Amino acid sequence: MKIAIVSDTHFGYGWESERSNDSFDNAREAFRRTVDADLVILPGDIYDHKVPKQEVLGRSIDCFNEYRDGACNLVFAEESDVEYEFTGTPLVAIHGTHERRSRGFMNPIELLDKMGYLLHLHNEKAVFEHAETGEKVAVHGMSGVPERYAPGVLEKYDPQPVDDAYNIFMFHQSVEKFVYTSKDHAALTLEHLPDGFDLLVDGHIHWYDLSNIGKDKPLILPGSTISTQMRKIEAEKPKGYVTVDTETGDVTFHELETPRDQYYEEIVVDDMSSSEIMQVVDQTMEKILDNDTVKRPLVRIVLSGKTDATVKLADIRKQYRDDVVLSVSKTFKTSSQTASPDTFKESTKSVAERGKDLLQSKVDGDGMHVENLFELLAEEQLDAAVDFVEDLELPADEPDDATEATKDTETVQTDADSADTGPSTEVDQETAETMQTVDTVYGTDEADDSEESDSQLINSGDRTLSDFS
Ligand SMILES: [Mn+2]
Repeated sequence: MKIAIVSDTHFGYGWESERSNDSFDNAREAFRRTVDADLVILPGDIYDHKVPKQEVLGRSIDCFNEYRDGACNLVFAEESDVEYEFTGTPLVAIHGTHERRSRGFMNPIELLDKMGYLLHLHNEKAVFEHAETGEKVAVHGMSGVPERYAPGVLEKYDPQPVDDAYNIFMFHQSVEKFVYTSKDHAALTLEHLPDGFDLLVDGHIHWYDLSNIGKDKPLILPGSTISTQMRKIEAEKPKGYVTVDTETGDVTFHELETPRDQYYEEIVVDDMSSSEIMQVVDQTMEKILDNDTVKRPLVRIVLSGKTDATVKLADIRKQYRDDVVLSVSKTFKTSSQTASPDTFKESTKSVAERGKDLLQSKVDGDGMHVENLFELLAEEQLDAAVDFVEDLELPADEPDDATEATKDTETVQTDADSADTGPSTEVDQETAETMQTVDTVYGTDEADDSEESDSQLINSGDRTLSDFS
């Protein structure tokens, strides 16, 4: 069987900016080229936002319609947890960190499932049989959960390979060794990943990688179809999709032709004067512009080193704004400078994230509850928010003297901090009660922050402000 993997299409990324077509253009090429696959799997972050604009939804549907030209050669095997009626090429998806919502809210992948476009999995498996050859494929899917709960949710799910089938475990989390930055906490380690699968597929990480993790653990990071960060690694690794031949076990990466070219140039400015710096910037840009491209390339220029020269980044941006999509920043130190005015612009936190931080700082509560409350308030569901607060029960071991408990703010905060390295007692209780409780909770994992858009590249305000409208 031929299985295609298309991940992190981020439909709607850069909406209402110069890049508003990019996510659709890139994904459309991937969809067109995989329409003949027996099965297509989509490991999360199909959308850039958990509540996409209707224009974004509509344009994504145009892309998904490419698959309606395909044929469905699969039937569900009796071991399957779920069944679904596919029109065209069968698509199986999980939701990612960008789509995850609180309990009681529908995410866009669930919506597509209801509309008949794809099968959404969360902690369940779809087992297929080829109608002619009888070959079996089992796709086990765990949708994205807040990083710190991932080991607990996976342990509770405990996916087991199906006999006589090609078994794929699909998830969307940071895994130790494959994280964005040193500040990202990957709660999952390679040891957590289940044994006995033919293939482990992890969305979330935006560059392709194939690793053989010990015995029986081939891990594929299919990468994204669009660049959402101006990192060096995104400039170095091409965007694409992956195909798997289940008979031979061959895994092939296919590069897309549609994505913009991307460049990451670090210029060391040690002891240079302002004009010398500008000269090197000009030379660097000339070299890039020598390559004739249809779409303006993505360029990030980082000025580093030590100099007392003054460089106006705004001038550089202005000079090249008609030629490239430019992100320019300086990390170099001058003797008088204290803080770069770029610091704020370069912050990776969205408006919504900052709002949540603010709410968290004003209420002395569990981070998870604050997340839930924030989403209810952001959706203007005030009655539900009041109900939610009223339903909050004090933990059993809460001291009777509530005044004493609230005075002890420092202790409470320390506990909350330590929850980063493992689930809190309260979460453990909820995990035990029902997995649904934990896995639909919307969390503050830093991986979310790390995927926030570069403010230099798009009108980033739009995508997060829609939460409040
Ligand atoms: Mn992503």
